[in-house]
Amino acid sequence: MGIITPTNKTVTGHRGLHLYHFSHSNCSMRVRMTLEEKGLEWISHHVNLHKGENVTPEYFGIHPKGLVPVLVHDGVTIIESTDIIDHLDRQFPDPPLKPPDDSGRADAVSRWMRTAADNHIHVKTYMFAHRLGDIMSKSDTELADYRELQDNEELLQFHEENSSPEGLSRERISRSTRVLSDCFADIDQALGGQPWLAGDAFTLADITWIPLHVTLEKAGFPFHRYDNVARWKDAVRARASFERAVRDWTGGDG
Ligand SMILES: N[C@@H](CCC(=O)N[C@@H](CS)C(=O)NCC(=O)O)C(=O)O
Repeated sequence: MGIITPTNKTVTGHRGLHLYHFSHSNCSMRVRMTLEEKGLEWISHHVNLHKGENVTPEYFGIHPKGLVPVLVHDGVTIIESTDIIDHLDRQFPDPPLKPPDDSGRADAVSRWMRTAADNHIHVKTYMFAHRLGDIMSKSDTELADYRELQDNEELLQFHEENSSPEGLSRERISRSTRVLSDCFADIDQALGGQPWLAGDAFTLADITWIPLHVTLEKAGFPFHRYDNVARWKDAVRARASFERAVRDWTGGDG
């Protein structure tokens, strides 16, 4: 899962763990946190999305949609942050960040990871509507370059809409806000009876969701009504992995 064959063959020569990532990207934070939880050495390839460093033929040769993160592990290229962290947990099982497959609790972790992946577009919409819209807006020339490289209709349409004089539509923004409110209501409920998202142990489920909280909070998402989420957030933020994977990279400006 998530393994691709890149057309940019320079990456196939990478040995060890190489991460193509952006300091402030929530999907990148997930991977950095997993690497830090496991105490793994990794090589950073920083791709500044705010400067459009992902919109080049070279980078599209590494990620066919021009997104971060990408992990290259001993020449094998993996995309999709939830697949990447799953891969890391299987390859480097100490400490485990997912219960064993036959425990029944693994399903809960996978479910939370899938929900986060499925709702990424809503996080992106909220972020662009409240914080990133102008920074990520593309000029006509930049849009023309992007069209040359991007085959994915959904991403193309998203960036075209964001770069239009009207920006993202009100309907899109309200829908995404509603979906995210429902997601965090579910999370708050799950955290009512247990310290971590999938039970008594800190897992990939927490690692998948905390970056979404970090970035949405910076964009002013109304989290005040979720008391259990507030407690959980403080507990995750107290971990050394959060310090190194999120705060050190964002200067506290998640
Ligand atoms: N489903 C992908 C989503 C990746 C994604 O959308 N990454 C964002 C940053 S969090 C990105 O690269 N955005 C750049 C763009 O939209 O051009 C994953 O989980 O890795």
